[in-house]
Amino acid sequence: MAFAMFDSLSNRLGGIFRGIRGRGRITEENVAEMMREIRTALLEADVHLDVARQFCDEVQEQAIGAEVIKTLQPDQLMVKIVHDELVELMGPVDPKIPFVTPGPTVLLMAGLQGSGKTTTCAKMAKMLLARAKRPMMVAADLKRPAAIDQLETLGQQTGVPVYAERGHQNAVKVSRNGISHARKTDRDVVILDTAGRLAIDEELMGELSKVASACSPQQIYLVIDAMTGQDAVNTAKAFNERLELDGVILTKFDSDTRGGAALTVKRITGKPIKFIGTGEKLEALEEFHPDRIAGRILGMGDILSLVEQAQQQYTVEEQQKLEAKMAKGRFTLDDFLGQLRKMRKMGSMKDMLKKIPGMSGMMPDDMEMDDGELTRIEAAILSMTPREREDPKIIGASRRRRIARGAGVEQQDVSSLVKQFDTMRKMMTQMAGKSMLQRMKMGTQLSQMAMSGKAMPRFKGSTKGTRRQLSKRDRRKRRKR
Ligand SMILES: Nc1nc2c(ncn2[C@@H]2O[C@H](COP(=O)(O)OP(=O)(O)OP(=O)(O)O)[C@@H](O)[C@H]2O)c(=O)[nH]1
Ligand SMILES: [Mg+2]
Repeated sequence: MAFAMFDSLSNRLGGIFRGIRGRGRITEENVAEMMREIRTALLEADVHLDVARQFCDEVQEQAIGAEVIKTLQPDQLMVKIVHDELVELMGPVDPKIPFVTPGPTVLLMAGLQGSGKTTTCAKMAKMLLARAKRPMMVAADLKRPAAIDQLETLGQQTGVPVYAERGHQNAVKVSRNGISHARKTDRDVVILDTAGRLAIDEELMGELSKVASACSPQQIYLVIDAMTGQDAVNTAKAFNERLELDGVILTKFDSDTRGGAALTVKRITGKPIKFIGTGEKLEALEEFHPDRIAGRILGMGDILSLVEQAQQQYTVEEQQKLEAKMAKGRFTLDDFLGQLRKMRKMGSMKDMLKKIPGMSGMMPDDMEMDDGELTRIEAAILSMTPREREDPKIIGASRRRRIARGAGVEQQDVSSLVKQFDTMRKMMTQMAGKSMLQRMKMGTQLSQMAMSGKAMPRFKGSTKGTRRQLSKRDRRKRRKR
């Protein structure tokens, strides 16, 4: 994504971070100085004053409390803190549309005149078509005679049917009829294009709430125009007080406005941006991902990943040692255990896996590796002797029995751990000598294998019950170990 929108904010922040580069430590003083500069940069980017102030307080608190990791420069750490706070500022957001069965799922677009509602309806319809849905648009803007024509033209362009009624001005009626027409003609999503007004007034709000209560849309989106800056945010606030908004769609993201609306709207209204319009073409609608935008604003992807690595608490040397081991196929179960423990410190397995290039898009949403699973893997590895951890191939039937008993897991769990570890090690050996691009490709393969349940450390352990059955002697032995 290349947008001019955040260019100047991005430059300003870059300058601020460069300013503290090379200073030995983060002190309260230099943080405070930096915060003044960041606040000015945000205000210049048209961020709401209260939001800018609160943002800086939070960053400052984080920075002062932050444990300075040895391998990091202060500017790197600050980039990371500001990044995380930016993500927090704009999120969390779930742009998924909660489709209902039986349909149709109803989406309502509301907003001021010219904000981009009608265009966004067509973009949304097009996006839904690509997701194998059968959308229909309803022309519920009866205030402007040309509005129906505009929607019908867009319908022809996208190949999406449009329901319209001419000769009356009853938006509730046409919306209701549109929905039953959709039901009859087997359309599973209805998008309601409503009328806009130059300013928020009682008539507009009254009409919208009537349509909303008559049609109970699954999602009510407010369409706002990024070019109107803080006015857009005020609009969102007013709409949100009258309608149960589910999210905001920010259009004209491709313009070179300063971006304040994007950074402010969530804090002020409590409702996240779910989609952004990034151009006049009908393909130009994207899901809104705060982390991508934050990364874009900071424009320092490499620093971010560096910091993330450091936060996994591997020093550069450790990292290099591991890489070398992987390359030679000498990565052991002990190393694996070390990684597992660091991963647990970092949060859920799912989040970790998502960071691997090529993985994120392929993870089913309900995939979850629970902590218990990690505990069992850990127990199994801890039950092994150093030699077994070094070279799991020597684990035969009797060793397996002993390990399983010691760990309170099934024997077959031990053998699947060993097998999967072996696959993983081979994969790592292959990865080690490769370029980043090749690694990414392999990451994709790895994830596909994982999806088909073949080769990831998926370790189906037994229940805690087994563990309780350990004999006294075994338990004593484990404690000793
Ligand atoms: N560059 C750019 N232009 C956009 C975007 N979204 C909408 N537009 C343009 O904004 C103008 C207004 O869009 P409409 O969709 O007609 O707005 P509307 O909210 O339906 O307007 P009314 O029906 O009059 O209230 C059109 O010229 C669109 O092409 C966007 O994401 N980027
Ligand atoms: Mg319109």
